[in-house]
Amino acid sequence: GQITTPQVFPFPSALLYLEFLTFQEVNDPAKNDALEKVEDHTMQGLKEMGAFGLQVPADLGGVGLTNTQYARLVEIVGSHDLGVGITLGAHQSIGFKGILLFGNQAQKEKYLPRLATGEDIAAFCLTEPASGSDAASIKTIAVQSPCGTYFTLNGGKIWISNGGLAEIFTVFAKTPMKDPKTGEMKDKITAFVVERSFGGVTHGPPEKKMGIKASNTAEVYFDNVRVPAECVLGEVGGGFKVAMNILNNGRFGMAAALSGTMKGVITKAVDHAANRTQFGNKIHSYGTIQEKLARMAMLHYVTESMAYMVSGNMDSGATEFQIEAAISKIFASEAAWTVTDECIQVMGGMGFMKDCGVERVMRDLRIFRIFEGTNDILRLFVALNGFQVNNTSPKDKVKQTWGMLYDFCLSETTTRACERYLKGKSLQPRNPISFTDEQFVLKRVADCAIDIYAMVVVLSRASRSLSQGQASAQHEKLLCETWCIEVRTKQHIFSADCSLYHYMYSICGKYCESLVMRVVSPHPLGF
Ligand code: MYA
Repeated sequence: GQITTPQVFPFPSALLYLEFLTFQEVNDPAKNDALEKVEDHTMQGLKEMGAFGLQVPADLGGVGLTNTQYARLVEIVGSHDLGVGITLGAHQSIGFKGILLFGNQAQKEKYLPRLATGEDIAAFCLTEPASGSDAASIKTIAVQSPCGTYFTLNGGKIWISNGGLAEIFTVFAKTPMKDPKTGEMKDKITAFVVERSFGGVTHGPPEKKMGIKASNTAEVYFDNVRVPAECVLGEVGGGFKVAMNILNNGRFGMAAALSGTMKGVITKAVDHAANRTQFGNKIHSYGTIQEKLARMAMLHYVTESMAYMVSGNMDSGATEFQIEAAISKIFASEAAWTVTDECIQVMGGMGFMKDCGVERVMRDLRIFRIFEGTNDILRLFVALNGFQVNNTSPKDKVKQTWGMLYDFCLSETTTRACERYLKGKSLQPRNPISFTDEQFVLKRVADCAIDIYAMVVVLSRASRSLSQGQASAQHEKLLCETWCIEVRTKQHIFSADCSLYHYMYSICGKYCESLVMRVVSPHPLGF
């Protein structure tokens, strides 16, 4: 609820214009989707242009891009083909990000050059059959040899993007170790770099999926894999934090990719609305279409602003960006879904036809609300993380926030929303709360935080355009104002605090219990 204004004003301006020619000239997303793989010549073209090592330092064979530059390229990928985006993203956004962030010099020198050129593909292995959102509950185990020189790795991972293509895996496993405080043996998670060439690493067939079909997803099994001790990433027992930081670090990439996706489908919807005549007029002159297109543009503007605000903050050295990164992933994946659904609605029957290409985008998009942390879990994370740093009393925070926001001439709506968010924080029932407690309240507190961040990023961006006198400034001001009005109508904290909503929530709980017990209402026809 407290905005660190230098982090968000002025809006970062290091946007550079780059084009990924391969996408227009070489890649065919519909064909990739039908073949359920990225065509070989596209993969080759991407490797040659350095697309597999965008953030690897130049001296290790990569392109050495900043997060903002990376976001710009990822945006272009997202506007063309999300299946290709996941192949590239699973490789560098999470697959080898651990080596970049936590690897020692020897690990970086050994692995990054071949990963940067795409000679070796990487994958991130966390999820298991019984461990999805609850990442700490993994069962894959790595036992250190008595001599300490290697670990024996056993277990299985599921839904691994690039699992069938990868040579290098970042694997998370439990390692039994002595608790230095109690002397008792305890399982703690450790991160490892595992090479397929170690032996004992196999994978299942490519999964049949609803979307992002061009990307490879497979089970990966580790059977008595002998992993040298030099392959530990970070510290033995420190793997959970490694996993969380890799995920935190990659999430803004989704917002960037999905900004591109939204831009593409909005263009299709606008083209259609500008050319389609019904009842004697172009359909863009009708209110229902205008409202849809305006809302689509607003959602796109917010997502784009979030992606580049987070990447800009990361580039300027921020280390505590996990809440913003999670918000950007939640917002982008939901906004892109709405925008694409509305694009199909604007296009009517034409939008539903395969040839128009939007149904593929819709299928591709569905997973973005699920993977890299489901939006439900990330909402709880946003709320709980907000509580954790709450060391000022809510009353003082409201005072500070009001004063600060007025100083920076933010809208009254944003200030009120911050106030409501802080009030939400004071609803915190007890300390500490876990992911399984009070989810009804936490979800609404998170929604409030998401709205605040969304308002702040667009206020920052529109303010920059106005102060620079850009041609688009008035248009951006309108988008920003409409967005803030829209947010004002939401009642997240009211519903978190209101007894009627709590009553409704308790009914949901009871109803769900009946469903689980298979108690159902009889059919209206009496059977
Ligand atoms: S990969 C699989 C993704 N899986 C997940 O995201 C798992 C989600 N679950 C979790 O994140 C955790 O289990 C949660 C914590 C958060 C639920 N940053 O007791 P705790 C610290 C820093 O709360 P738990 C995929 O989908 C915390 O402060 N620290 O933990 C591939 C505490 O520290 P301390 C964090 O209740 C998709 C400790 O950890 C964080 O067990 C393919 C324990 O915390 C955090 N976030 O559960 C994508 N969280 O002990 C492809 C917790 O010191 C990429 N902690 O107090 C596509 C890219 C786009 C395209 C690109 C094109 C080029």
